[in-house]
Amino acid sequence: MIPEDFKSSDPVAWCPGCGDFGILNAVRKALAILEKKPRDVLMVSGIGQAAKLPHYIKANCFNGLHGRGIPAAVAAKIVNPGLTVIVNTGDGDCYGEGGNHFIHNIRRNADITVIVHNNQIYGLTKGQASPTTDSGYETKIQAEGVVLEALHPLELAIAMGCGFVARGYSANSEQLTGLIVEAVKHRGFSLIDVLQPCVTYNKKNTYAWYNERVYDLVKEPGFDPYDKAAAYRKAAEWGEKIPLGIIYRADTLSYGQKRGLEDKPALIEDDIRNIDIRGILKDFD
Ligand SMILES: Cc1ncc(C[n+]2csc(CCOP(=O)(O)OP(=O)(O)O)c2C)c(N)n1
Ligand code: SF4
Repeated sequence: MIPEDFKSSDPVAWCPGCGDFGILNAVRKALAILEKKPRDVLMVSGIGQAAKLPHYIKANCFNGLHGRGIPAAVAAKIVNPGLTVIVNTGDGDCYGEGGNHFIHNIRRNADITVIVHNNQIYGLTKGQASPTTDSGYETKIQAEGVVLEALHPLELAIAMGCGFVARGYSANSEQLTGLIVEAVKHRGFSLIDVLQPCVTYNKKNTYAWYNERVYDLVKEPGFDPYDKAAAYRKAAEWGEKIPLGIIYRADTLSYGQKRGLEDKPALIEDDIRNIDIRGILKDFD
């Protein structure tokens, strides 16, 4: 397989220079490296600029309601465990509108990968603050600057015991591709928060701003992602230095393993033609 095997015919509707292009290329490259076939893959999303990504991948696609990509992905994975299920979501879609699903599905730990395009802004609706917008940043709506403290998704995920927590950067394609490959291989809920410049509405967290700050955790002597306290300290680092890479790993049992689903035939194999639903329908008489 090559990345082009995962190219759909939909025209891409992002602004020139948007960080989403880097994520799209990395997803295609990772799927090729993983030797997946389009029929093996389900790309899931909600609403937003990030949520358009599945349209541009040749694979199965489910595009649902705002903030509801994760529960749809979990359901699909449980019913059809042979699928590789990847959610593409924005910082608003995932941590704001879908925040409750994010938290409780880390607990559920179904074997899905969640890639958050974190541009620290609502892109599709033209630049309002999202949960990850830096405090003090001025937008047309938050004209006096954002008053709330920003949400820290990686700290939250580690605190919730998510077994794979990483940060990528859309401009570092090679590293991001590797992170996606590792996240898909992880059995359980895997999270990659990706720094994704929005060149149109976020004038603070630009390529230049990130370039000055990011560094690769692999080059950090002695850092062990299995050390929860060390991982938590790295996840909290934001400002002059921003770490990239796998921040936290833990051996956890996935939802399928905990429920013994892996030893049973997949629900998708059930022949629903033999199910008599007349009794159920009677309840609605
Ligand atoms: C229930 C609901 N509330 C609000 C909206 C309006 N809306 C559409 S996209 C969006 C924010 C998207 O921001 P984000 O998830 O960060 O993605 P981006 O567009 O920046 O990639 C909002 C508020 C909606 N479509 N549905
Ligand atoms: S508005 Fe921002 S996030 Fe949306 S396509 Fe343009 S640059 Fe990308």
